[in-house]
Amino acid sequence: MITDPLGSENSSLKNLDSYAREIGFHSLGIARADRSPHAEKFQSWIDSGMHAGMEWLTRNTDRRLDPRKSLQAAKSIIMVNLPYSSKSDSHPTAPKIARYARGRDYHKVMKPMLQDLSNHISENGKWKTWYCVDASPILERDWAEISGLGWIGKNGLILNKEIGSWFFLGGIVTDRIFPVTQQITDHCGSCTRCLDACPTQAIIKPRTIDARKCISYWTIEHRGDLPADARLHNWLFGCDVCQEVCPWNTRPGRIDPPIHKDLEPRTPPESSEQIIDATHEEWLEMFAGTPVTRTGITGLKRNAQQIIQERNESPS
Ligand code: B12
Ligand code: SF4
Ligand code: SF4
Repeated sequence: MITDPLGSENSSLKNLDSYAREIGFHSLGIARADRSPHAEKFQSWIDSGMHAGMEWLTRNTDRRLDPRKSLQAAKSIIMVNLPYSSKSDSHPTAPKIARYARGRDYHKVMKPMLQDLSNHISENGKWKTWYCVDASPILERDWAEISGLGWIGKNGLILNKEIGSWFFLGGIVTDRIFPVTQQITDHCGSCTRCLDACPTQAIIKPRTIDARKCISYWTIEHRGDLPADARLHNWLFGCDVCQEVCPWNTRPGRIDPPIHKDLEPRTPPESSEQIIDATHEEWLEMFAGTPVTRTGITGLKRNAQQIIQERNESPS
């Protein structure tokens, strides 16, 4: 992983790498701060409307496409990943919740960890740092790819040869110079399992997801009524199909890394009816502190209602 033969620089990198692991991250990669390598792809994705109702993605474009606009004189981008549980829910007919959302909200879990790593990097304020997890205007997957954390799979997710894709990304932009780590090559080969399995054909071509068709978008981000042609295929919140079918997540030699204790999955709901009937207190009991609260109780009931409607349309 560590590639620059830079003597003392390299020892500070080794130190950073082991500190990140001590905090609980799985791995760390470093890229030179620059304009995002896929900036043009992002812009054409927005221009063709594939961001659906996520208007927030059209804001702060300068910063999103160039992290040096978020931290002046930025030199390095440090990317880390934090695994979540890959276990599938035991109840096959219950409405499904994406694996990432079954434990405590990862933003809450990762922010203190990133703050800790930032303090380590800044050496008591000697260097500037700016950290991000998900919500900030930065293309996290671009930097995860360049820094060698994994490659961008045809399902759009960062894949790591050892642990697959069941992890979150976080990053720290800094004006401190670290030697960069090596980018790894694409290992999707001729596989097309994710494109073939997506229930709504949302992966319109390798590495391009049309959010207007994506169950994850509908169930998490879409506000108001669902479009008449939306089908949730029993997903109550998020969707994992394009990861479930990926051989890098299913192969026998894959390592299931240890999970941060706060990310341990909670007991999932048993039925969509349980969601429809839930009082505000029951909803909080089931989901408070998890990413599922993003939809609010009304959004989740909307999703549950849609699942019931689809079941009634084609009873099995
Ligand atoms: C908006 C968003 C969504 C939207 C839009 C999806 C999307 N593909 O962008 C919705 C709500 C649908 C979504 C869903 C999910 N998301 Co999301 N999402 C984001 C967010 C906030 C921004 C992503 C973005 O900028 N998209 C813009 C478009 C243009 O990206 P894109 O289509 O993938 O194209 C990029 C690359 O693929 C590349 N590219 C395009 N074409 C080509 C061609 C080649 C040859 C190459 C090499 C590259 C390349 O260039 C583009 C620009 O970077 C990021 C966090 C962040 N700040 O980065 C999390 C993030 C990407 N999401 C994440 C997760 C976990 C998910 C879900 C798995 C959740 C779930 N289980 O429901 C699904 C997966 C859906 C999927 N297959 O992508 C994780 C991914 C972790 C990982 N291992 O990769 C992130 C990084 C959040 C985090 N911090 O952990 N997400
Ligand atoms: S998250 Fe689901 S709907 Fe979205 S691209 Fe992946 S398989 Fe398709
Ligand atoms: S399912 Fe196949 S094509 Fe899709 S991301 Fe995994 S390896 Fe790549």
